[in-house]
Amino acid sequence: MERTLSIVKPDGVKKNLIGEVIKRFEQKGLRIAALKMLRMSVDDAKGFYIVHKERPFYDTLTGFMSEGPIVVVVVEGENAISKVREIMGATNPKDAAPGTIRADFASDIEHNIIHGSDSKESASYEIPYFFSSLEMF
Ligand code: 3AN
Repeated sequence: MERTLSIVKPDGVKKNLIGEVIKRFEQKGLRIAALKMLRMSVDDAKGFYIVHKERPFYDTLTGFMSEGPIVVVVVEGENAISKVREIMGATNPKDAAPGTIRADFASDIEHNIIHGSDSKESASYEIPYFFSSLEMF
């Protein structure tokens, strides 16, 4: 069993896609182990994306991620990290496989609806960024 962190980003919440994203996870046999809605401050977003701090898109990314509420979920299952990445599709919706969330709904590389941890290391940083052990089931 593996756990990963996924986020319905502000554009996903605005487009009424919270249920759609969770439904796709559950339909693939993944289980929701934790869930909450919140709004990050710019500093929260900077901390979350600290690995990208040298990237040219760091400021616009952290600005966007704090512009409205998000839904954060811990998803659990066998190979949950790679399964969630598959369900999401490639970072750039132009490259995302048909039937993935980003191919179906994302408008561009930055406003791409959903986040998912990209490795066990990221998951182990990202999950406790939002959830305590008492909030995971
Ligand atoms: P992913 O979310 O697919 O793991 P990362 O980790 O490379 O992609 O990037 C994190 C986030 O940064 C992406 N979800 C996207 O919103 C944004 N991003 C990535 N690459 C670019 C880029 N070239 N231009 C603008 N934003 C980007």
